[in-house]
Amino acid sequence: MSLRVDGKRLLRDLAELAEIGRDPGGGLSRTSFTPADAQARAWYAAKCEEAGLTLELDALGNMVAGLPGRHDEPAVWSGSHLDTVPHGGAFDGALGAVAALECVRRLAESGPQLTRPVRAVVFSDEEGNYNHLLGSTAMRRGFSEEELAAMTGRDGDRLVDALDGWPWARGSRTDTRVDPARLHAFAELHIEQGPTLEQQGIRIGVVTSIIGLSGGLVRFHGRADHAGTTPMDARSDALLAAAQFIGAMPGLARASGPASVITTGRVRVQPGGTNQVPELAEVSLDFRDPSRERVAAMLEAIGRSAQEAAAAHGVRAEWHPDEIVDPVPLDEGMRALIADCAADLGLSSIDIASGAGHDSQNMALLTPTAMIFVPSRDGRSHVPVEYTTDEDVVAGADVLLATLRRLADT
Ligand code: HGY
Ligand code: MN
Ligand code: MN
Repeated sequence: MSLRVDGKRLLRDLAELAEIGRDPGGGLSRTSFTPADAQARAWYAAKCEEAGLTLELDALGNMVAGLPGRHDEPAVWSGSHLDTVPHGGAFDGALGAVAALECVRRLAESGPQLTRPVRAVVFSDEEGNYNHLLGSTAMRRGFSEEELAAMTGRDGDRLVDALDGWPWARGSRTDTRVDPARLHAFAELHIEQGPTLEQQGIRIGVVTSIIGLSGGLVRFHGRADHAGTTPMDARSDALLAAAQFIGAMPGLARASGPASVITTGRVRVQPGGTNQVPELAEVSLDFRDPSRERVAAMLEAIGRSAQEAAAAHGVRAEWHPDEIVDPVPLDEGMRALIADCAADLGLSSIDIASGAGHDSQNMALLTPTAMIFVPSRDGRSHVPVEYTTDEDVVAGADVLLATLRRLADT
């Protein structure tokens, strides 16, 4: 019988973690670099210590756990993220981060020593409060001081200020790149965050590719004025320009292509009084397509649309796009291995593309990378009702364990 995870321990860990950052509405708000995120990292570090694992940190809070004494490389890595979206769910990221830890523990317990070490990873700010896939991008290409200084969160707060007080960071912020020579392969377990597996009654998704994406902020600058004494035709109302811009986004996505999506998830208005004409309206953008060319074309079209809306309302617009995160195909050999491991475990599997972004997108540019999906109830995610059954959690972790074991021993 193939090695299995300690399912009870894995489920207990996930349940414990799901209590960290729980908000009054029942969701999870473990947004990056907040006290709740720090608490989750402390919890994770304690689990590593309990298991006798060493923990490597970088200056952006990425964590890499491994067996002491196993410094030989290249190593097999697996992991995901502990941060969540605001009022999110208990499985997105958490499943892959905790399952990777469980796999490292089980391999250590079960002996014999494998050819290559296996390490468990937690990436910072995957949800992009400061920058899409911040932690794994830092591992892939690193950031300059200027880039880091320009990054702001949903409340306009600066990343560098959040990092200043952050306990789970070591080293230089501009020295976070991981040498590809350290890596043999990377595998990530994640919930599907869509309906396909559940609808088709399939247990395991073997991810073929991950969507291309980018984001950013459009800032409309108008003029604050008195709401009662300023005639309508004498206003420079930043929020009206933003409203016109936001209304144009669905048409822009349709013009881009059938698989293009654009989301304006957050608007920040200043000064924010109900009796003041808004002088600033900051609109967040998230836009995606399987084709990098279409993502790039949307980036340009968003800038044009912002200028049109600004001109129509006599205000000024600035477009601050994030860099484009490339769509990536995942490693064919590892995909076949995952399907094989699933079959060995008696689990059905299908190929499936990911419409969600993942740290694997960055890792795929460093080393052969693959992802394993498990079903999401009703296909829902980024919401408090996000759910995956205990059986599917354990089944996904068993497939991950078998995959990592094969990768570390070939
Ligand atoms: O937004 C995403 O696709 C991922 O959950 N960060
Ligand atoms: Mn995720
Ligand atoms: Mn997510």
